[in-house]
Amino acid sequence: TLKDRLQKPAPAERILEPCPDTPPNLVGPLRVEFNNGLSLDQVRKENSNFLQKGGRYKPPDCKSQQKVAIIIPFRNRHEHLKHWLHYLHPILMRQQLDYGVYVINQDGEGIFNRAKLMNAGYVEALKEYDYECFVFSDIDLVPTDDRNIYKCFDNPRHLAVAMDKFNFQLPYNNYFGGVSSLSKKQYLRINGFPNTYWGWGGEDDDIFQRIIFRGMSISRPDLVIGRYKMIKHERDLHNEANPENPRKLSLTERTVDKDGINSLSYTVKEILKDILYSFITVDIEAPP
Ligand code: UDH
Repeated sequence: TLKDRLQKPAPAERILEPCPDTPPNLVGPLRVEFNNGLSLDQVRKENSNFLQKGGRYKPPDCKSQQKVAIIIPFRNRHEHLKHWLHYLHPILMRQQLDYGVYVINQDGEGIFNRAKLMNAGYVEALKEYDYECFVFSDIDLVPTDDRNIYKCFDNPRHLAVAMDKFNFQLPYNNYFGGVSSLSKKQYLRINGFPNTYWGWGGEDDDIFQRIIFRGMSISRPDLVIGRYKMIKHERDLHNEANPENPRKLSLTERTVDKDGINSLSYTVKEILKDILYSFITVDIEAPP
């Protein structure tokens, strides 16, 4: 009856309480290993009841504090993607985030460009949802403590502070590689990331400098909560260390205004929606 309908709002209209500052179901340190023989289909089965197409999630019982897009620069690392999804989805759910996973796949065999792919991911994610926070993550890094929350803070955050490959220490004080988070506002304040770091190296240091030059500082978890395991791999094809890259770092202060989200140019070749992730193939005009 009409009276009934007025008294019981449909579930979609139900007003949820905000999620608590500390998610209640976190477990702390986690066991993480990569020789578990899992298939991608098993990972789909584990998670699909909780996810929406494209690797989207919202906690059912409270309103997330932040809408977070996870952006992963990618080419030819499907084995790593499987492990990443297996570990990260349950962690991100326990963290009560309203999130989506965007795998940004570089089209073709040209030279790889991690930072430019992350810029394209920022733009593509925003076409889909009103994200306010962006977590940029390498595909081969899995946190081993779920208290390392994949959200944004008052300053840009460096999350991958204690990787096994660096003996669970920061390799150097200004290190900003691996996994980081920036709010939309923080990201725009630095004009996004540089598009001009082709090949391996330097782009993470450029991003660090952009943050400092724009008057912000770096937020980090401690070395216990910020631990990571990296999936071991050989150097990829078409991502050789580029000796030009370190040299460009002395120019960041001058280039930040013209090289970034305001000069980004790429084309989308294909968008695939898996239950576990959105897979967006982009042509970023890579040199051969
Ligand atoms: N990436 C790809 N495909 C590539 C290159 C890079 O997906 O072909 C992505 C991926 O998300 C990766 C990230 O870019 O995690 C960073 O690239 P990287 O793994 O090459 O950088 P890292 O510093 O390794 O982790 C450097 C080479 C290590 C060689 C070790 C030999 N034992």
